Amino acid sequence: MTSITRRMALVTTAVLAGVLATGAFAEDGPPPLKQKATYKAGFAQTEMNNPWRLAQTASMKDEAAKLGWQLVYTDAAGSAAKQVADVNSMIAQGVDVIFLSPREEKPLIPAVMAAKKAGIPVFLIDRNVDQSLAKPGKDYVAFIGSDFVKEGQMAAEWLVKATNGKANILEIEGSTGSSPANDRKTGFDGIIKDHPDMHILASQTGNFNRDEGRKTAEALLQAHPEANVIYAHNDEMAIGAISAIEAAGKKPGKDILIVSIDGEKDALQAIIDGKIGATVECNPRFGPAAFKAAMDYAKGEKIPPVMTNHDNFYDSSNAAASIAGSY
Ligand code: GYE
Repeated sequence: MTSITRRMALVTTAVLAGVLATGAFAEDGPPPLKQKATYKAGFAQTEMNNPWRLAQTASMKDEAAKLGWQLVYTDAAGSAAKQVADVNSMIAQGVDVIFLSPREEKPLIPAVMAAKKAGIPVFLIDRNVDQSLAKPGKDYVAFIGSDFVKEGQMAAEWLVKATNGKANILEIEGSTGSSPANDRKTGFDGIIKDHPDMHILASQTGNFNRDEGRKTAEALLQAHPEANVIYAHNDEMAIGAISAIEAAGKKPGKDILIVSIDGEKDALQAIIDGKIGATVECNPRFGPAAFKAAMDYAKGEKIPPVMTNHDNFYDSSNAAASIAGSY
């Protein structure tokens, strides 16, 4: 190394150290968050149509109240377009930071980019956006949520054991284009395809809600009388499926095994009643982790781009013991 290149290397190191010490960010990283005594935060919820959503919103509101932060809360009522407008309105109101549960992977990209352009850091909680169009540590700070692929795999692994690798499956998918629907399908289907006597007869959306889940189950059961398993991407649709199975004169848990995801109270009760076989927990209580991540970010700490929640698993061995703590 010549003395000039050595001096340049030293200068580069000093500049880098300065960047780290002041918490300044790479030019193309997410906008920084100033350290303040209190903040005005936005939480853009996707819909409020099930116990999972109610628990998530309560957790966010409780944590904001506990910290004394102002929370601008919006409910997109199941519309990705409204959710984009909600985020734009938060930007106009000058929030310091945005927590976003993007309804679908692609349509929410403009909202993430608009916040970035306005200098407002975004944390994605619960659902993710299309990773080829926006990235954590670049366009938004981080994703905090469950590993949905793993949830689908856990549901499939339980089913392989419960059916000895023989099953005719109806899959009821979550909201089309949402990351949990995409990933829960990928995880589940990936395991099933290695079992030659397990067949996915049909796979259709129930939009993550009870009544649409019931209607989808009804139509699929009629079209595929040989089905003996329903895999639902969430508990609400599994509970809707119970009604459809009973209306068809069959017994849920006996004629048709059900496996699903979320771990809500009604599903644990259905496991106790022998109607649902198992459910993979998807933890909705994001408040403490989300607000802590924002405060750590303001301090200039390095934030992992993906923070994965731990999920439990419920079946007849632990549903009764777990129901008191469920939502
Ligand atoms: O499973 C479902 C909710 O995005 C992980 O969305 C969440 C899912 C959850 O409406 O019940």
